[in-house]
Amino acid sequence: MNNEINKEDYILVDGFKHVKYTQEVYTNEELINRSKKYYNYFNKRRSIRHFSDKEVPIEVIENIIKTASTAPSGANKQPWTFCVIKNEALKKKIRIAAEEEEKKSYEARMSDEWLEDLKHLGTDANKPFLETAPYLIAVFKRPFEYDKYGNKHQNYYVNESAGLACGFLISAIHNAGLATLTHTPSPMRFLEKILERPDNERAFLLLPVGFIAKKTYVPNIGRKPLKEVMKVY
Ligand code: IYR
Repeated sequence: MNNEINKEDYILVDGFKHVKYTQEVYTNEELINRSKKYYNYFNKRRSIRHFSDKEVPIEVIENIIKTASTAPSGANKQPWTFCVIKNEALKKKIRIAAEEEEKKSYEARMSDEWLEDLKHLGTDANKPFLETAPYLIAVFKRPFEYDKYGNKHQNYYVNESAGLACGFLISAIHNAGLATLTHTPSPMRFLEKILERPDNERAFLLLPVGFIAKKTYVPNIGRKPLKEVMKVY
């Protein structure tokens, strides 16, 4: 995981190489413009439940996963795996298993308050988007790693790290011009079985990825105002 470097471009800290890092310095005006533009674009992002089946080049998926994998992580352990499902039969299998769990959740596991809180989103146990979208990305967190002798080594801040990587993933998807949904059928262990993941991986998030459907509607909801989410001290 280390990069090749020239002798001049590093210092030694406790015997470890630290490489030179530079970043462009913008004027205040540029900072304001760049941050505003970024906000305006990302404020357009919505969770989407209606996908087109239009194909998307796998290279786009590779790029967004490379972006997700740039997220910070505890001790740089990068405790995540992104499984990309494009096979129709597998997508169907995942849809069936997800809907089975969702049905139990909607019918018995979720509280009345929870169901009430979801009413305005118009969700139910049917998840056709799991088959329509050209790709599903199943994100797995890795609580520990095995070394070559089969010994276990823990990872750190695994939920935070996987959550950050998913945030990066979602922004990369939006930035590419595609859409997604943070889908969390619960429990999600069926994904580990269907995808035959190793026993150091736990299903974390399932995201359909693709173009939005021709006619897409989203709930009429907005963001909290800045004064509610930002406190300056
Ligand atoms: N997982 C279910 C229910 C659900 C739960 C929350 I919290 C949401 O914000 C949306 C849906 C489903 O996907 O339908």
